Amino acid sequence: MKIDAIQADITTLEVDAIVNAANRSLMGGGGVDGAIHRAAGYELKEACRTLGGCETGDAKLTEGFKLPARYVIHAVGPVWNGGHRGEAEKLAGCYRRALELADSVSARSIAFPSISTGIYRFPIERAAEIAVKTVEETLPSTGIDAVTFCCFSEGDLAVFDALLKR
Ligand code: AR6
Repeated sequence: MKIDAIQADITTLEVDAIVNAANRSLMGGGGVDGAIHRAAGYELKEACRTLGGCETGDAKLTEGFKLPARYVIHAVGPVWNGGHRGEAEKLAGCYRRALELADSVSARSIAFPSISTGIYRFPIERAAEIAVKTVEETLPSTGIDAVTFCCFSEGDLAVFDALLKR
C-alpha cells in the first residue's frame, strides 16, 4: 500500500481512477471539475446527466472517456461554512465513498484532488488531515494499492507531505 503526494494536473495522471471535486448537479463547473470535463470530452457530461446528481459527502462513478484514467469518481465535497455544519464528516465521506467505488470496479490506483479546498473554501490544513486520516483508515479494507494526493499548488503539496511524513 502506497500513499503519496505530488504536484500535478490530475487530468494527466495514468492511474485507474481519478476523483473529481464536483457539485451536486454533477453537470460540471470550474476548478478541477472544469479541467476534468474539458479533458474527458463531451461524453463525460452525457454520462453524468444519467446519474441524477449526488448528495454532499457521497460520490458516483463514470468512465474516463478521453482521459488516461479509466474511471472518474465524482465526489461532492461540502462548502465550508465555519466548521459546525458537518463539513468534516461530509469531507471524510467523499474520500471513503470514492475508495469504495474504486474498489467496486477493481481499480488498483487512484488519485485525489484536494476536495473542497478551492471554490468551496475548506481550510487546507484541516482538509488534508481529514483526507489522509480517512484514506489510511479505509484503504486496508480495499484492494487498492496506490493512492496519490494530486496537489495543484506547491503550498498544498507541502501540507500533504508534512502529514504523510509524520
Ligand atoms: N488538477 C488538480 N487539482 C486541481 C486542478 C487540476 N487540473 N485544477 C484545480 N485544482 P476546486 P472545490 C485544485 O475549486 O473547492 C467547481 O465549480 C484546486 O487548486 O476545483 O471542491 C465544482 O463544480 C484546489 O486545490 O473544488 C463545484 O461547484 C482543488 O483542486 C466546486 O467547484 C479543489 O478546488 C467545488 O469546489
